[in-house]
Amino acid sequence: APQYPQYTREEVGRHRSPAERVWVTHGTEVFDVTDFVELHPGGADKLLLAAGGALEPFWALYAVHNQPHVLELLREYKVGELSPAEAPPPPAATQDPFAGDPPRHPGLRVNSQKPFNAEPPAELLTESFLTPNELFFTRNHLPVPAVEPGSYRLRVEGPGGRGLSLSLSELRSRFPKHEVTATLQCAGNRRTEMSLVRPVKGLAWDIGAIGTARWGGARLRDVLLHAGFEERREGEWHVCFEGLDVDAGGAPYGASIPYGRAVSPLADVLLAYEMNGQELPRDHGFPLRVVVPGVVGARSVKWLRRVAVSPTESPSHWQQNDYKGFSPCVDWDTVDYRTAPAIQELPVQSAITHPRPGAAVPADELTVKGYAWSGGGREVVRVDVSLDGGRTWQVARLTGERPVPGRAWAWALWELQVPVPAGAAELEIVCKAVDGSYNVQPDTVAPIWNLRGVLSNAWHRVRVTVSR
Ligand code: HEM
Ligand code: MTE
Ligand code: MO
Repeated sequence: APQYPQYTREEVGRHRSPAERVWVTHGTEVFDVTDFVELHPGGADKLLLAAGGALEPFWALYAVHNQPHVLELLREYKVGELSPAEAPPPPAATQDPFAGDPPRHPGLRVNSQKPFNAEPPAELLTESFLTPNELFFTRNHLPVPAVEPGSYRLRVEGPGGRGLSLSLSELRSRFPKHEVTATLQCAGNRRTEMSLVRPVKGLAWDIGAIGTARWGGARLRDVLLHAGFEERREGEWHVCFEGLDVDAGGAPYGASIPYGRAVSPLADVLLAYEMNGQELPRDHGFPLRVVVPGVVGARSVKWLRRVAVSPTESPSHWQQNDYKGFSPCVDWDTVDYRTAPAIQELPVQSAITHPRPGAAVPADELTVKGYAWSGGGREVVRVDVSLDGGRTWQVARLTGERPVPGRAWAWALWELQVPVPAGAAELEIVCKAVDGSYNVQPDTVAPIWNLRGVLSNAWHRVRVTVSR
């Protein structure tokens, strides 16, 4: 057998682009796949997501690679072995409150490491209707709590009900398992576009703070009725949620939703213990989270410890003093959080996932792809696409399952194949969606700008060049 040179993971990590050569590892072997990048049947952009590191975390998500001919093909590009003296990772500092956070997928684009906030690259976001758990965006405000499932209890309380303490096995056995395919979107999705108009405060999310999963669990309605709460209540009532993640002062992450949504059989609010057929991952709320379909992600409280019926909204900072929208005229000197309602149902949204900004597209024909979604169960009825900045439009083809109108909790993916206008050197690709109430997206960002950078849903614009 030939003798191969040995490399450390760090040395492999220096080869991340065609200019510095593209290296990857598989097992203990090192490959220089620079010459294969343009030949990759899944596209050069996707292969490059693994450049400089291990293929396994990516191949685990795309089973087409589980075939002998793929490994055979890879073998041609072998250039070395990982050195057996590869230093083990340093032990985590014990003082670090984030030391117990779970391992994450290397393909995620990290916006903040502690607390962990990350989104999938746009190239992978619409590869499948259901977002793989490993690539689903994560929005944590605090360290991920370590929960021992055997001793876990959910408390349910409030006036008019009998207090309950439920174990996981009781939640699984006493209530029918209900499954819902629902999209979660963070209020800050597409915030970077808002920051271009004027700086805002918040994490710099691109277009990936959104994802779709099949959630499985007990209906919140069933648990509330079991606890003795009635189907209808006079006056104003809310259902408040608390997480097991607490801040330095001992206050938990919390949020609330109106009582009517919580008990409605049509609103499909879940206490979920499954995500895409798997146990809920730690980053997404293990062992139990709320999923409120059609509503801003912030209300879908993870690591749920308490459900309380209350005449007032959650006292949590995240219900009272965050996740609210304001006029563009309001700044940090004048903002009064009491004057705006907490965001619940989100407005209509869409974005282009392919091609990416700055890409060079072929001169003959172009495929444009993306997602579209609206809050409150309003189905996406149409997506319009323009190649000339919004002067002329074509209608994209919606793919995926047809939703039940009024209960369309999941996004629509869409696609359009178009000839590239002759002679064009540059294109400004635009998309906009229309929902079942004929709500449309605003054409520009400035009139919806707000200091917190939430509810960013203007027409999505992507500029590309045409290769000649
Ligand atoms: C498809 C090889 C890296 C995503 C394929 C196929 C091959 C291949 C041979 C076609 C399989 C078939 O249908 O027979 C490779 C090699 C890689 C690599 C050698 C690294 C050196 C990646 C990475 C990703 C990826 C890192 C994702 C981030 C895909 C996808 C397809 C595919 C989505 C399916 C394309 C389609 O169905 O149209 N790859 N791959 N690949 N690959 Fe890769
Ligand atoms: N629940 C708890 N306990 N702690 C949190 O930090 N973040 C919220 C919500 N639930 C959060 C939480 C926000 S702002 C969003 S957008 C969603 O969880 C994100 O869910 P995900 O991380 O599973 O994508
Ligand atoms: Mo969020």
